[in-house]
Amino acid sequence: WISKSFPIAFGFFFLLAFQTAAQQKSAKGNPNIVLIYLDDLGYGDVSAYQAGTLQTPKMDVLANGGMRFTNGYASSATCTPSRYALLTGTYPWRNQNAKILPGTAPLIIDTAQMTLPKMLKNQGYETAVIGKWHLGLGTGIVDWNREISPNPNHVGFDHSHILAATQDRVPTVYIENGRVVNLDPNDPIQVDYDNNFEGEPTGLENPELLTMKWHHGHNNSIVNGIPRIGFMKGGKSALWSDVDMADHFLEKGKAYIEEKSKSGKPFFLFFPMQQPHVPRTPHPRFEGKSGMGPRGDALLEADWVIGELYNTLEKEGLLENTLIVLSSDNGPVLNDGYYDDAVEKLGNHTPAGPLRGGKYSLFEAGTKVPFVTYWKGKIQPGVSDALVTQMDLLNSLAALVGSSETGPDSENLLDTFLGKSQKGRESFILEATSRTALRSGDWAMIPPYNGPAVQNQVNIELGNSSDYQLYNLKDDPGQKNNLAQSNPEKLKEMKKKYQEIRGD
Ligand code: NG6
Ligand code: CA
Repeated sequence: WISKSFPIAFGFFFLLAFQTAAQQKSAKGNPNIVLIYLDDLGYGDVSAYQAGTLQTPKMDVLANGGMRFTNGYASSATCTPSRYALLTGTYPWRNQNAKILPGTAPLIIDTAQMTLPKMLKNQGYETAVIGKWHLGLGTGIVDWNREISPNPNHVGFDHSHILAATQDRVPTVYIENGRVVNLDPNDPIQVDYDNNFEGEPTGLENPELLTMKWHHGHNNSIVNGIPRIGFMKGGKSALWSDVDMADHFLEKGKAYIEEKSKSGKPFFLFFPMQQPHVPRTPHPRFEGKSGMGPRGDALLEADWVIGELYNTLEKEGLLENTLIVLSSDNGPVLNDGYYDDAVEKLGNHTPAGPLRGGKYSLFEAGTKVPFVTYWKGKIQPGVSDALVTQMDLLNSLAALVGSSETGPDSENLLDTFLGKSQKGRESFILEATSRTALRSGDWAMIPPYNGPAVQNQVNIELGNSSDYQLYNLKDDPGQKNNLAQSNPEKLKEMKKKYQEIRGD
C-alpha cells in the first residue's frame, strides 16, 4: 500500500501546501494597480495642473481626488528610455540601447532583469500590458509571421496586447502574446527600416496617396493614407485602423479588468496610451471638439478613455481596492513630423505650462510631467512638491505589496506616493537623447553639450550650451536665469553630486 500510494499521498499533500501558500498571498489583500501612461503628454496638458487652457475633466478626477505631484519626473525626455526606467528601476543612461527604437529593434530589457510586473507577479499578481510597447521585440531578426520571442511575456507580463513601437512606425499591427493579431498566413508581413520593398508606394514618392502630409521624416510606407517611419509589405488583414485605436485598446483594457475582477486575484494593468503622439488620429466623434486641431482632440479622446477605465473599475466595485497611477513618458511637442495644425490651432494653450523646452529637451519640460497617484479612501487628495520619478515606482510598489525585489536606481517613496510624507528623493539624473543633467533639491544643473540650442524642425530648445547652466527652480521654474557664473559654490556642489551618481 505504502509503495503504491505514497507518491499519490505525497502529491496530494504537496498540492494542499501549495494551495495554502497561494491563498495566503491573495489573502494579504494587496490592491490592484492600474498604471496609465500617456505618450508626449505635457505638464500643462492636464487641466488640474492649472498651467494650460485645454480641459481634461476625467484626468482631473484622478488629479484632484488623489496626490498631484508638481515635481514628478519621467526618467527621460523620450519614450523608450523612460519606459525602460519605469519597468526596471534602472537609469536609462546605464543601458546604451535605451534610445528611441525602430520597430525592428530587439528587446532591450534582459529577461533576467527584475521588472515591475515580475516583482508583482512574484507576489501573486496577474499582470498585463495593453497599449504601446516600444522596448523592442525578439533578438534582432524578427519573423513577424511566427511567434515573436522574447516579448513582454518574457519580462513579467502574463498577458500582452501591444503595438510594437509607435503609432508612426511600422509594423502597424497589434501583437498579442507574441503573435500578430488577424494575420493571414497567405499574406505574410515583411518589415525593413533600410530598404523599401519593390513596387510598394512611399510617402516620399506617392504624395497623391496621402491623407496626412509629412513635415519631416515619416515618408516611408503608407498605411491608411498616413506615411510612416520604416518600410512594410503584406499583412493586409492585420493592419490596425488608426482612428479606432483608442477604442480598441480601451475595449481590451475594460475586458481585462472585468475578467480579473471575477478571478479575485490582484492584478497589475500597465496601460500605455498612444495619445497625443503623432500621427494624431482621434476617432471622428472627437474631431473638432477641442478647437485645437488633432492634438487637442486626441487629448480629449484620451481623457474620455481614462474616464471609461475609471467607470469600469467603479462598476466592478474595485475603486477602493485599486491604486491608479497616471503619468506621461516625456514632455510635449507640437510639430513632431506631420502637418496636423498642432502649432496653428494651439491658441492660448500651453502644453508645457510654465516650463522651458519640451520633448527631447534637457530643460524641465522634457521630463517634468503630470504625475498622479489615486486610491479612493486610501490617498487623501492633495498636492505634493516632493521630487519623485517614475523609476521609483518599482521599489515603492515593492514596499506596498511586501516584496524585497528592487531595482538598482529606484527609491522607496511609498509614503510619499500615498500622501503620508512630503519627502521625495534628494537627487536625480534625467536623460534626453543620450545627454544627462542633474536635478537636486530646488536646483537643476545642465553640463555643457555641443549641438544646436534649438531643434528647428520641432522648434524645441534642447538645453545645449557651451557653458554650464544652473537654475534655481523655486524662484525660476521657467529656467530663465542661468546662475552658473553668479553662484560658483552651488555649481561646484552640483557638479560633484552629478559625478558621484554618474560614476564617471
Ligand atoms: C522621432 C520621430 C518622432 C517620434 C520620435 C519618437 C522623426 C523625424 N521623428 O525620431 O516623430 O516618433 O522619434 O517619439 O522621425 S517617442 O515618444 O516614442 O520617443
Ligand atoms: Ca513619448
